Amino acid sequence: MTPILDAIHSPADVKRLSLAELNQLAEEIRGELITVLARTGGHLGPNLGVVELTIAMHYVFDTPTDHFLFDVSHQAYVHKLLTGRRDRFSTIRTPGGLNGFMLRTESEHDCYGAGHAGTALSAALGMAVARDRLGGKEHVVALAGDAAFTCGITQEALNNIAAQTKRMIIVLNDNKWSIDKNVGAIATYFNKIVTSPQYHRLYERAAKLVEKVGGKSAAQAARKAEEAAKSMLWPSIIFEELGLKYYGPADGHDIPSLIRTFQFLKTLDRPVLLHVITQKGRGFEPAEEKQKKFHGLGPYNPETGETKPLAQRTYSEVFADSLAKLATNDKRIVAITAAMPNGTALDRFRAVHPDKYYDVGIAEEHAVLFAAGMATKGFVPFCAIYSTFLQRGFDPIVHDVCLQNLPVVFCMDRGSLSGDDGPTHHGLFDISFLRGIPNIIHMNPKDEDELADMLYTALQHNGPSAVRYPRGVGPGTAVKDQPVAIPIGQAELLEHTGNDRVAIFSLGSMLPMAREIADSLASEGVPAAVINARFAKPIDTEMIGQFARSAEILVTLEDHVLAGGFGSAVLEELNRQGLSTPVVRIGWPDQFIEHGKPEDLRKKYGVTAEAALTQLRQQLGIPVLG
Ligand SMILES: Cc1ncc(C[n+]2csc(CCOP(=O)(O)OP(=O)(O)O)c2C)c(N)n1
Repeated sequence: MTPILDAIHSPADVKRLSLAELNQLAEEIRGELITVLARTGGHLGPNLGVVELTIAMHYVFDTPTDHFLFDVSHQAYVHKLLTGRRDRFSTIRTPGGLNGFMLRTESEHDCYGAGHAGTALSAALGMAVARDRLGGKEHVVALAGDAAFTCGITQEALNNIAAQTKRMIIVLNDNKWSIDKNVGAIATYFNKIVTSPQYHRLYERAAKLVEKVGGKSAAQAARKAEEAAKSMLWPSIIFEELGLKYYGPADGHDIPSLIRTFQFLKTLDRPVLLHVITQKGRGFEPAEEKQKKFHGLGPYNPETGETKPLAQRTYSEVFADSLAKLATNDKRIVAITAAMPNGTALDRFRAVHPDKYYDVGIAEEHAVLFAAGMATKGFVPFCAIYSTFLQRGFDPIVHDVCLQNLPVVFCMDRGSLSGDDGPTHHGLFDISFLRGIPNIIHMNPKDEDELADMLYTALQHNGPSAVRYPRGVGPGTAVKDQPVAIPIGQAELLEHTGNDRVAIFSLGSMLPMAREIADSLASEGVPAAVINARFAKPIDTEMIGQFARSAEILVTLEDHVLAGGFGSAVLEELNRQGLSTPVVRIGWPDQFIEHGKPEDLRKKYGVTAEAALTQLRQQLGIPVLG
């Protein structure tokens, strides 16, 4: 039963509620989050932590006139529930349903989309400065988690804010957690403030000043708010030095106190930062106990929080275990993560080699440079960064790693569709952005065992390399005891007849699709070779040339955008060799792909065996069956 939530159709409905009703709304929202996400999966912990905070923000400010930016925006579900999307909330992260992040196209209340960390403060500053130039009065509020303050961009924004605007509100949502425990000096600093006995004395005094909301004139309320907020003032050297007025730390679960504080902050004519303490996973015992697991997860039991264990190791786990094994006998190996020990499975590596493991915070650009520095001293750093997040590291990959030909290995997890997360998280661009850089090699394993071989290959290679593997489980191939090094740039010929009319070059996990195409063609009397291309750079120019001369058509399969991808590399090579053999290229089109089930999206965008066969039949002059 959610009578109060049922009556919320826009933020205006929130403003009509009494304090008791606001508190009840918080409880109803918690229930809704726990029940819906049990089915759809999603970012449960972060959202349970910001229920009161989001309610208070919507009580005081007026979106869409005022602007809320949520960093990463994985914690914007409550905002979605309060801004007219309650009736569709059960569709969140499901095909055709609400996106799991803010989307400008989804609602006028989503003024800024995100999915990557560290963008909120810079974008909010841009909006505030644009408002100032246009003479607007609206408020710009950026909410960012404590881990977002480990991002370089957040710190670049902090350096710039006071010089650019007099009106902007930053809410630092401090729950001590990134996905794993937040790390680094900033996390220690926040913790120091929060655990200080002085803070506790101040907070108790402030709490006494808080009264019931409602029934007072606006002026009275504002005065009370000012008193309450000022009594919570705690001088914070870092933020004050950066020209921001610092308030807090405040209890992020105390709705009346938050309302009064925001009412006061609204009146200020200088940029402010409100430090709010929240509990990730609040109100759902399993999530309060296991913050890491409940940061973001698939479906779970809404009573117990239990999830179904996977029957086999994921690619991430095979990567981490294989690397741990290699590191046992090789002193040069170190592993680096940018705040993703869980997602990349490097927590398994950490358990075996805690002394060879580095979590640098949500700082991919720094991670790459840090790796480059270590590589100059004889180490071989394995940087495990999702394909989508490595986009952040592009310049140091070019300028520091590749230009100096340093042996850094980029282990690009989620090199494929992210599925439910959607366009901010799909890893579909890394071949394009890496292929043009001299010195780097780009490998794509067909299965778990080949992933282990590629890690070993990278270790032997005296220069930069990248290995790309998809989300989730692979075909379940056993990993042999001793990995072998693969000759750089050599493809693997898997099936051929000697008189193949078609040659299918498959990259990485597309191999089952290649076999399906070859089987269909064989049943239609067309012999086809199947090649595991393995390298997107350097490609196997010899094998490509050979088949381009002997076969009628080449096919390239890649779980990547077509523009600048593996198929493009094959076309360039044919051109270089003066060959004009037609190439059917299967991959993702030149557009952003929405969230959804990978199989559905493949069908929709023609990344299927069927789509390849349709083109092949046309070109080979085979009548379409059925
Ligand atoms: C550039 C980038 N790197 C990594 C991630 C993965 N990621 C998503 S949320 C998150 C932790 C965010 O922690 P915090 O900002 O404190 O917010 P909380 O979840 O604790 O509310 C990380 C590392 C990301 N979204 N973007």
